[in-house]
Amino acid sequence: MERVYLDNNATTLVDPLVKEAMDPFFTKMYGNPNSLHSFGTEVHPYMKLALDRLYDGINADDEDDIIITSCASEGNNTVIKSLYFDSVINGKKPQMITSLIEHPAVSEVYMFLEKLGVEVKWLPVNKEGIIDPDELRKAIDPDKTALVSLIWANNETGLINPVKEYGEICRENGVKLHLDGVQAIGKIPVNMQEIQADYLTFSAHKFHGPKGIGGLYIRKGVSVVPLIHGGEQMAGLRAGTINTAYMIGMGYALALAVKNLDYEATEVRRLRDKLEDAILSIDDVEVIGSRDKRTPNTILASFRGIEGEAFLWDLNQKGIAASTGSACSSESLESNPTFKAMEIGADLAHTGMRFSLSRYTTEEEIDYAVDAIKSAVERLRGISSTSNKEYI
Ligand code: C6P
Repeated sequence: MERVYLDNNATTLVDPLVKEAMDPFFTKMYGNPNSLHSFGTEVHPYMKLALDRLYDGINADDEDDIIITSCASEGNNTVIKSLYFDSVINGKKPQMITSLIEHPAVSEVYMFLEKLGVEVKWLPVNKEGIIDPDELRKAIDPDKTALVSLIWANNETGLINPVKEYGEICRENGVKLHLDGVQAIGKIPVNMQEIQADYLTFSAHKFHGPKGIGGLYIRKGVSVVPLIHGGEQMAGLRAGTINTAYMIGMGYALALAVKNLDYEATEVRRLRDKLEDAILSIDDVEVIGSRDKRTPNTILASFRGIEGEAFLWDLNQKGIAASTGSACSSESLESNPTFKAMEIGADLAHTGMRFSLSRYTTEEEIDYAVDAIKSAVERLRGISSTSNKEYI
């Protein structure tokens, strides 16, 4: 076996059907959709189909809005900074709430706003790695809180947060809720008519669509101040010529992902559990979060006594792609934010290793990965004991 890709929370391969569907929009129907001639207008029905598929994929109401963005980071920045701009315009001093286990596309935005004087409350996680709704209830000040931003499914652990309850709490208090849905969409059902969130962000490359395209759902009656001002695209809410090929690809990718949700819940989960059982059979290994509370494709395992970079290197030598956490902060290989928030590893030398599968992962690949992981652990622990390094 040459290579096994187990880093699907970082990005996924583009479904060949999606690639095929995008092709004509690069070289044949390449007009600017805002142009009035036929090169521009002939693309409209395909864009409408893509948008319809996005609405269906998250069960949005026809009167809700979906803005096409370049990625989920843009969507998250748009929502959070929008509420900040709003408060500046209205002369208010906002308070905002987020959690300690957000992706940098949310946490870094809030850290930046703190420098601008915004009061940010950082919710902890409980022992199970979940953001407890009671913590949210306690943190909200209906007179001051402008926005709550929380992650739906955690990118590191796969743990699914109780977003329905967050929605109810925010609604009761008249506070806006923004969910980062990046790791939920395409892995578990997402139904925006059941969840009382005002904003939801997503990125196509997490569900077998192309990189560089995402979406921002905005509930009817709620608005945003644009992050990017300019032309009148997206009803003036996000300027810039739309990447038609990628938008069409994203719509199709979401439709296919939704079609495959049962497969995710059964077959992807079966393979994930097989890998997890094998990992847990190794001494001094722990997996974060109970299986039923996680997205079906994700494992975050803590390997005691193994150095993360060496582990990744060893796996990579064997052709296995995994990660120690978010791809975008992997260069620093800093201790994993989830581990920090859960206070794991304070007394032990732990490495968090994330393995994330997709509907393209095969049984053969899992069997190969199991052998490679076991031999890497054996080798690395051997090295640390011969060099007399205590790992406790
Ligand atoms: N997380 C990971 O390895 P972009 O890059 O903008 O398309 O998506 C950002 C993003 C936002 N929220 C969550 C929950 C995410 O998981 C990500 C992307 C990848 O965990 C790549 S850094």
